[in-house]
Amino acid sequence: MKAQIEQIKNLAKEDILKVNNLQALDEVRVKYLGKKGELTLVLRGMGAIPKEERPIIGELVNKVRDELEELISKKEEELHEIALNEKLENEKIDITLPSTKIKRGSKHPINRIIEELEDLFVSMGYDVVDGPELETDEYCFERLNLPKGHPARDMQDTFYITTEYLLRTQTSSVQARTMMANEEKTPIRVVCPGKTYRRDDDATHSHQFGQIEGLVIDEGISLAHLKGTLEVFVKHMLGENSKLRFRPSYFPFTEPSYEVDVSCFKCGGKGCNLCKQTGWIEILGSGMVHPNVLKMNGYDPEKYSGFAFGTGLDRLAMFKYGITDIRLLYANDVRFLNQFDRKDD
Ligand code: 2U9
Repeated sequence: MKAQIEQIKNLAKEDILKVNNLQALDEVRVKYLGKKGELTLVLRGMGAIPKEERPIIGELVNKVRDELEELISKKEEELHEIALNEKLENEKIDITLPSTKIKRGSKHPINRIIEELEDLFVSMGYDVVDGPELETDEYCFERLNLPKGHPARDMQDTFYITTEYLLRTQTSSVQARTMMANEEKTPIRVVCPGKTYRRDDDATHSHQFGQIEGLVIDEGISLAHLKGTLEVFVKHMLGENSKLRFRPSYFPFTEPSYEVDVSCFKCGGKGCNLCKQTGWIEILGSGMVHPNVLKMNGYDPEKYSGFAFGTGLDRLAMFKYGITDIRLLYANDVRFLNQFDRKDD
């Protein structure tokens, strides 16, 4: 029996040394030490040996079992170490490699203009208000002193969806909504940037374009407030040395109305191709809010007065960034757009 136990021990040691993975090691453990293992079966044969030898054999079997279990757990540690080193080798990252450049989007020039203007007017106490692009005739025209049949409604200029619904031609509808929503009829100071739509399409007009309009209504608002505000606007956007020129004009929703020109920022007013040799560039429309518009939207023209202005964001962006074709703003060409990368953000 002792020789048998010795042989089992030697065979088991050979098997343990040979395994190269945890699965095979477990099979060796079961083969020799499991319930039906070769060493365990020796104990089953104890009945066949003389009584006085049984304690000796039992002790020998336990000693061999402990030895094999010790060998198996050492081998297990070795295999775990090897597996870990392989994992570390396979998964290691060379942190000295240059990182892959993550392409980021860039802020669209029109959005840059909007943010710059929003910051400016919010700093002057204005609110920024948005409104629906699919508008009603009521808010886009009627409440702006443009009754049905008024020539300025000019059907071929407007995208009508139905006789009542259209794509807004200007963000003025948002100001009219703001006036109507203000039930206490308290003072208003808002700017309304957003997309507007007109049936135009050439190098300087796009069927979709960006606009920002402003509206101030309070007691005692005068032309001086309008001129002062627009001076801040133009100098902030096109340079502190800019000069403004107010030319009498006509809009149905303002009276008096003025087109505002800025001294040409390219030639300083001497005359060039940009300002068509005039030294001036038209930049804004403005005026004092027409009394009819105040009245139609719930404000008493005897008590309140106001001014309003509007400009195309595309033109501002083209002037500011030297863009020659308005269609570049809507072509979504990444080669154009990523020139406005967030370097300065
Ligand atoms: C209300 C009352 C008055 C908004 C105004 C202009 C002058 C103007 C154009 C400039 C270029 C639109 O993008 S553009 O084609 N706008 O010239 N807009 S005054 O006047 C308002 C608006 C709302 C209730």
